[in-house]
Amino acid sequence: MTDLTLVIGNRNYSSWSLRPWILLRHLGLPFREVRLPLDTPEFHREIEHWSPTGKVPVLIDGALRVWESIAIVEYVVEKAGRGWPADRAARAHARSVSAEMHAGFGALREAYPMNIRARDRRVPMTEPLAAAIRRLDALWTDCRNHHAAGGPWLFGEYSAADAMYAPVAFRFQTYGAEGLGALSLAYLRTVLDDPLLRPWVEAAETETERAAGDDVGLA
Ligand SMILES: N[C@@H](CCC(=O)N[C@@H](CS)C(=O)NCC(=O)O)C(=O)O
Repeated sequence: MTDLTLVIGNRNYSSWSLRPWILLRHLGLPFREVRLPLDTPEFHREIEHWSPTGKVPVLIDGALRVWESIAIVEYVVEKAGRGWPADRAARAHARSVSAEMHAGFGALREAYPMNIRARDRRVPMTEPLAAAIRRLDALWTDCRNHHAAGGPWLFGEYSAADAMYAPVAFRFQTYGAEGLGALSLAYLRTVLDDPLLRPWVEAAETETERAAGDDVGLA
């Protein structure tokens, strides 16, 4: 039995839901899932019982509710007693890049909505999108340059930072990975091949809901 419940949106589209979900899997913390398909009457009817913001993800732990993906990430790392790099400087760096994803990369998130099932989509390259991809490439390359010896993840071993960037891998899978250098491309492969992500991807592939606003870049 577990006290933890993670309320998520559609697996195909809800990138914010994916972040704490994959971290919980990597930390080995058991949890129950409640899935509320976005933009449906069911979502709007149910979400107010779970979330004070009307958004997913939300984590329920007994009487406690934790919302905002970055706060959930911090909470589950505390609960598991691991999930950030052990070294203080690396930990500060991992927190910085995680906060940067939570607060930033708007141009990338807007132009490349997560759509796990979709392949070979193309959207126009704009300067804000190109700048976001350059920043992402520099960030991933820097992490991998410094932590290659410790393992294949951003900070060597899997950390919360990898969870925060997991949805970006699906965005590049869908819209193309133009602009990424060799280290970033290798990291992208690591994320996409993560066996703990498979159940999420398989479930996303069987979902039938379509969010027209997120279904962009059709040929
Ligand atoms: N800043 C929030 C973003 C959460 C968010 O925007 N979630 C979307 C789904 S990915 C949502 O719940 N949308 C429903 C709505 O706005 O009605 C977080 O980090 O958790």
